Amino acid sequence: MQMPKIFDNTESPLYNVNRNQDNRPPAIIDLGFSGASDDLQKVVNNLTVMYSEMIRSVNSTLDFMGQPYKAGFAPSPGMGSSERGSHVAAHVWVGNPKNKYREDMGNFYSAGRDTLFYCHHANVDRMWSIWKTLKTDVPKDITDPDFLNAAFLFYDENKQLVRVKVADCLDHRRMGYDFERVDIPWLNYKPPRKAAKSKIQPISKGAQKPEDLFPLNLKKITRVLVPKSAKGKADEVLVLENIETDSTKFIKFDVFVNDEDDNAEELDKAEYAGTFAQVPHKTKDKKGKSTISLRLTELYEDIDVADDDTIVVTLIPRSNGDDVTIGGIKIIPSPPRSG
Ligand SMILES: [Cu+2]
Repeated sequence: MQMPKIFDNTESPLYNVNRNQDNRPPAIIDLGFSGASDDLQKVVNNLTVMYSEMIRSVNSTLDFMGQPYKAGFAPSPGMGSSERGSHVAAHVWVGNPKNKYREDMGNFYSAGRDTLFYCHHANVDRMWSIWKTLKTDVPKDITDPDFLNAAFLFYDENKQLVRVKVADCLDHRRMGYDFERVDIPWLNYKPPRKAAKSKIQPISKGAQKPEDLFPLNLKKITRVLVPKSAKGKADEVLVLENIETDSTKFIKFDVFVNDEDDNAEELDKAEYAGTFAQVPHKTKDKKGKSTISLRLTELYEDIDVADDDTIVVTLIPRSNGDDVTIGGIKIIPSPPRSG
């Protein structure tokens, strides 16, 4: 879980001085931006983040891939879990905090100046290829012709413009390459189960109803009493609606359910429901707006949720909470898992 050493050889063209010097090898990456100082804690946090964004919090194809963006739509309709978690974390972790825009990797406009960017994004592709092989109940293919026929122009190795459709890229092996098979330590990494039944009664103190809080500016840790669609262990998703952010800032917040303590350094627990994070853009249009869904079904099993008709959702801002406003919060039955 370190930057590969090949990128840290100062004699090599792969080296880039515009990186966070504190995060050179052997520093362990902190995918959850948990701020954990203990390396072992960082490792288990990382495994939890990966398991959550690949499996546990994903109810539908679009939860993973992101919302559709079609002609006439407002820009940035919403990131999927494959984009807004570990992908963002690696960008911001590598970028140099001493530079105004955390260049190179820490900002959208400059990320491509770092050789690590290409390796990082090849790895994001690899995560997609692994996700497609997972034996979960979520369909893995998008059949919408708007998606399959969307086309992009690239220069090929002979400097000729070529048009490539999304449908041409769904199987990377057709493009002549494959990924090395390596162990996937997060694949079966479930957070430790709770020993006692999780009831809201002792933890609802200080939690408020959504109608008294939303729209919510996420300045501080906030606990919300959210009504469930059905009591107890139901197949449900948590929806955070109309999340408005300042797109020029690094934003991150985490979501927990029925959590008794707010120990920000620990993500490896059954109550962790998911993450929202974004890479800053240097852009004139400063407003980003999106909605995310987090599946709760497995979480309910892991915390052994009681037969309550309400849960307590804790929202923990990690970076620039002042620049986040969440329009609404609700729990609904898991929508059909169609592609
Ligand atoms: Cu990226």
